[in-house]
Amino acid sequence: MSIDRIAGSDIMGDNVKREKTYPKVLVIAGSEPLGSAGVQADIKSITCCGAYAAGSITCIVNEDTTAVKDIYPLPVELVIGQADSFLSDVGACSIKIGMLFTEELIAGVAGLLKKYPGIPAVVDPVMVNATGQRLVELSAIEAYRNELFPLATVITPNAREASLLLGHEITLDSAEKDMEALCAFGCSAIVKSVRPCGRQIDLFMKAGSEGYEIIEKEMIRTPNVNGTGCTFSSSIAAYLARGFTLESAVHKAEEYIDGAIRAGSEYLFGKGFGPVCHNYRFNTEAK
Ligand code: PXL
Repeated sequence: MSIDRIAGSDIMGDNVKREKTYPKVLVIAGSEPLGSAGVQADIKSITCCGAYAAGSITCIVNEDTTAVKDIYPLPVELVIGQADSFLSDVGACSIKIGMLFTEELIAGVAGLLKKYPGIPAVVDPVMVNATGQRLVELSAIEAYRNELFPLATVITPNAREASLLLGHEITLDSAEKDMEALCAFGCSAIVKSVRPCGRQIDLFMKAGSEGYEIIEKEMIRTPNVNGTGCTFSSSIAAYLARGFTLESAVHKAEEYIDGAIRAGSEYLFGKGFGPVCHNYRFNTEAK
């Protein structure tokens, strides 16, 4: 579609030196109405971790805190067009990829990453949400493995998503083989919430390295975990955009999400799964 211009649009000259650049993260992810997950969580997380957030929406999700009710994917040309507009004009320091839902969207995003090589990409393969609902078409799982992961810097599946990707359950006993299998897709990997008997463990392995890291955290029992995966992966993207190494970005993001879950656990929010408190490092007291 061509949009008419019916008036002139001169850019005014500036009288302030413009020397600064933002550490910019382009988010490609779904939108939801609660402000807990998807693009909404990504933008909050990136902002609170000190980077600039831009975004292209992949699908519109209708959900409340108890269930996902509807998912409407947007046309691939529009999704890729939005991202291309930002990348070609402004440019990104990192890319965070969230819910893609269809094989066609995965192929489109893979094409985009090939067009703009060299930008670190954090791929959160959103497949299962906090309530256990599937957020991906089954045909898309293969496309993640074959088309997108080889172009990713790091993938951040939760334990259920890692199990879907590997075709068997991931456990601490099989962790070394499983992490190697995930990295064999051509990227680093961090698997969140591997839960052997009440412990809270994430596993991190850098592509091409020997061995993996066990990151053990205190278990926080709370229903306010909607969007934890989005928030965590966006935080990694923000720190990568700011120039931290992948290892440092992962550790800083672990610290951020731990604080956000802890702070968010004190809030009442709907009848089901609520959000983390993204802005806990800022003053949230009412006057
Ligand atoms: O948390 C997974 C997730 C990601 N993206 C969108 C969502 C959800 C969870 O419901 O709605 C848009």
